[in-house]
Amino acid sequence: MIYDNTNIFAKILRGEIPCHKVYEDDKTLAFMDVMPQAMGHVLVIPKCEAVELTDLPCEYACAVFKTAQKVVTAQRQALGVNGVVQMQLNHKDAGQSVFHYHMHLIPTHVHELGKHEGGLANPSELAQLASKIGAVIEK
Ligand code: DGP
Repeated sequence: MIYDNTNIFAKILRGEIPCHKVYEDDKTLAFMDVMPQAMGHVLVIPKCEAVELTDLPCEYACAVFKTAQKVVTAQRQALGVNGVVQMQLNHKDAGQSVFHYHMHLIPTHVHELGKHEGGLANPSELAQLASKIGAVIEK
């Protein structure tokens, strides 16, 4: 699939629309999912044009996983949870709806996972969670 740079995460990366940022470095951005499947649901995206896993250059895959490790550690510390579901959808046939690679990090048990894109969260709760997780993340 050809990358379309009008997708919502490309707009977030360009600063054209806001997000509740948790962490950022030169290759990745981590921010709160606005339709969380559990409290503290974070997305990690690479700062490169990749629709899904098969498009992701290895250096960015490595950077995404490094950021994901920091996010999971911070989610555990900030939210007092152990279990974090890591999920990533490839293609609309798998349910992918935003066509910029993103890894979901969802603090829950797989049997408790909320509905995918089930509804919008309260923005002030997202802001609080972003600062709580961001405050303890390894820089
Ligand atoms: P997927 O189905 O894997 O492509 O998941 C897309 C996720 O992105 C879904 O959990 C909802 C979330 N999402 C959609 N639009 C926005 C947005 O504008 N901002 C943020 N932070 N998340 C979004």
